[in-house]
Amino acid sequence: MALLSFERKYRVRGGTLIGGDLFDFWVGPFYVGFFGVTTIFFAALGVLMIAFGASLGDTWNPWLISIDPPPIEYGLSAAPLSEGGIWQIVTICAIGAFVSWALRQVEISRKLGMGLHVPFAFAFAILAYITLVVIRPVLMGAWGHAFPYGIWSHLDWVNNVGYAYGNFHYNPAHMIAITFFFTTCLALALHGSLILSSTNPTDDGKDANVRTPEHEDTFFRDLIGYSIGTLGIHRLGLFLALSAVFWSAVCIVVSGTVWFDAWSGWWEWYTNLPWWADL
Ligand code: UQ1
Repeated sequence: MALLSFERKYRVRGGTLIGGDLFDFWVGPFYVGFFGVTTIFFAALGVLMIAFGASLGDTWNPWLISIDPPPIEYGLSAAPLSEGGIWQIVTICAIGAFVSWALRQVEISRKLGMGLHVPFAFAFAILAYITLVVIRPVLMGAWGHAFPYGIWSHLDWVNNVGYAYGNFHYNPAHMIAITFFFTTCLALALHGSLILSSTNPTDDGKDANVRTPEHEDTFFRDLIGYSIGTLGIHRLGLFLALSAVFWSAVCIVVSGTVWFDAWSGWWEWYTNLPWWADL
């Protein structure tokens, strides 16, 4: 179906979660919806607050602007604007905008009669952010444990938090997360190259046909004796990517809440196994 006739058929009212028909329309190519309005509201307010915070700071260098969370001494209370209160408002706006965006994805999926896989996947990214700026700081008792909103300053934060636990590469959940990130890259490289290789046939001429899924299956059966299949590779890819995000959230939320020392020490259970503990 051509794009224009498809849009005439599917760009129709319905599927909204809230507000009925009120915001059920498009602006140019963009679906608006109730959550489009709330996304714009939170995003605009958040950006304005970042600009306000920058105006109170001592630089307009975009690399160095930093909106910092309150000092640890404020605990979990609301801080004055200039001492972390702006960071708190920006955080509320960010969560509001991200959740609105996810719910807009849900409404668009419902309109099209599609599964909710995209908002489900995006929810993992939101969960990772909320783990860093809400769940872990609340568990540790102070907003000051969250990361600052700045290009340079958030890198310093990652660096310092990493070294606060010795060498973060010994964190077992970090190891699992990295393994999933790398395997995600492997899967996408295999998949992208396989798709391009079968859509670019080597028999030239204007009637040259693209290769079929059977060709793709056969390539991997010839190579390693197994093909996961054309749908399966996408299930695998989604699982790998979401697992990477999930274990990243685990590796940071356990640091400072259930484990407080150098992560290398966690591995002592291994050297203490009874069959070689006394060697
Ligand atoms: C695969 O088996 C497959 O099915 C035909 C794909 O779909 C097009 C792929 O993209 C890839 C990469 C594979 C191979 C993957 C594994 C895990 C055997």
